[in-house]
Amino acid sequence: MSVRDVTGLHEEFEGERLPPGQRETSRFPVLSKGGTPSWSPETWTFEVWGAVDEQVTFSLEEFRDLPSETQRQDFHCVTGWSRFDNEFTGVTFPTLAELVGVRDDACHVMFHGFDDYTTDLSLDDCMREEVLFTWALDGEPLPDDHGGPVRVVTPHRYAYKGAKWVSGVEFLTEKELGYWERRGYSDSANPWNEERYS
Ligand SMILES: Nc1nc2c(c(=O)[nH]1)N[C@H]1C(S)=C(S)[C@@H](COP(=O)(O)O)O[C@H]1N2
Ligand SMILES: [Mo]
Repeated sequence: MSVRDVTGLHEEFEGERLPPGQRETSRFPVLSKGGTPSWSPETWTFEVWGAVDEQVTFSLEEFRDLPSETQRQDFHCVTGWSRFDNEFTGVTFPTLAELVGVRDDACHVMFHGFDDYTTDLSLDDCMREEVLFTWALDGEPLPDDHGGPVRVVTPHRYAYKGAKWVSGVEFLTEKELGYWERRGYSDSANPWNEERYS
């Protein structure tokens, strides 16, 4: 299986592979605002709503049947650790957006998690091939603590922009702030500019 390597994207941000103030770790710490929500494959759903042509609900089977790919990505946590070379499999944001049809007046996106987590990104920051809805890490089902069955990863931004246990995506016509963004974390979250706090 071919793997798309996006570990070079730091060049676009004119930075080193390891962003300033980060240290590399081979561990994969778990950071959640609360506990890990339980789920079952029969009742899990993923919804897309807001400024889209068609509001869609996917079952887990339908979601995993979407066109997918595997990417090699780095992961940068705002608390100061980075984990290199994670292989995530899933559907890219642009693929999903194409499928549901994003309306012209959409400019922003809110990701929702089953733990009531939210995080926001501009539509431009989402329409990138490396923004993935992923269900597998290194060829294994994504562990529950890391957001299984499906989470978002955003290797061009600090990892709080990637909603674990993602339950849906809302397309917005005006910017709104997510859970950590309302509590003082940077909305832009560019690791190469150390945009950690607002
Ligand atoms: N649903 C949900 N997603 C979340 C969080 C959370 O608490 N709930 N924490 C965020 C934060 S602050 C980080 S650093 C990463 C951590 O991902 P990890 O636990 O897989 O390392 O998930 C992000 N996504
Ligand atoms: Mo974080």
